[in-house]
Amino acid sequence: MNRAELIKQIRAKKSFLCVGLDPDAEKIPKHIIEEEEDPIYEFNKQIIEATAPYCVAFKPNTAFYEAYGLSGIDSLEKTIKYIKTNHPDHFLIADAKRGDIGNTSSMYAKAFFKRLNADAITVAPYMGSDSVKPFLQFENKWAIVLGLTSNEGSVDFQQQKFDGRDFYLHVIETCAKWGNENNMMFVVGATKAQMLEEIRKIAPNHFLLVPGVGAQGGSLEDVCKYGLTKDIGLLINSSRGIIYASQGEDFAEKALIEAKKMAEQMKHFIK
Ligand code: NUP
Repeated sequence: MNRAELIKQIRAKKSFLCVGLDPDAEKIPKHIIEEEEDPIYEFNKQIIEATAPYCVAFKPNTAFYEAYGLSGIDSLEKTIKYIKTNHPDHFLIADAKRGDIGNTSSMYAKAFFKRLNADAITVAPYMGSDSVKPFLQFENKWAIVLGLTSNEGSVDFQQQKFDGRDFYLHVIETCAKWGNENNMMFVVGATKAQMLEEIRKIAPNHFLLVPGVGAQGGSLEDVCKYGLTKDIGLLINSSRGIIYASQGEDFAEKALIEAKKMAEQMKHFIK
């Protein structure tokens, strides 16, 4: 999916919500675990059907599939195929945080863009340009580079001063030169909303993937206040806040309500 198509979807739905598909066997409703041959896939399908009208993107985090070995990888492949077949207008982000020497990054890119057919993959930029550039070689595919993450540990490196400025600003500024607004986005945590003001000075038009609302406590209003652009420029993710809104038989219904609530809030920010 390219930038123009993504913006078109956001405007049509009046939502820039990304639903995080982070299935955890400890939290998936018991009846699904007991009755289904592939509980992760079944859980995801019901969440996808319930929330698809209110979101423009889905983001499976690969850790939640890799944890279950081959069967988990199979559930991930089936989930992505299901979205691509039944909801082709939704943007599909593989949250895998990859990045390695160039030769290896090329294989990661192949795995996620060719084999899994994801639209985007999250990329850890610590290893530098040759680790990121292989993800930028595919038409209509995206590298979503970690800029300023939502976790506490972001103070350890990202928020340290380097040449008088926070290090994450250097990272975003430098990475932005390797790609463009059509093949690169940045991850910025919702818990760091005010820092979006500085980030927008160096990346005024890039889309930002913003996790950290809901379970991590980030504010949707603040993210919009500091991060919105004329093309929206934001994909706001919530995983646990939506998919585990209920752990009972009504989980899909409750997920729908939470996704709808977020979409309603977003509507006010779309001109
Ligand atoms: O900075 C980041 N923070 C973050 O939470 C970068 C991420 N990719 N994530 C991911 O977003 C996290 O691994 C999880 O998959 C999702 C947030 O989930 P939740 O807090 O909404 O449940």
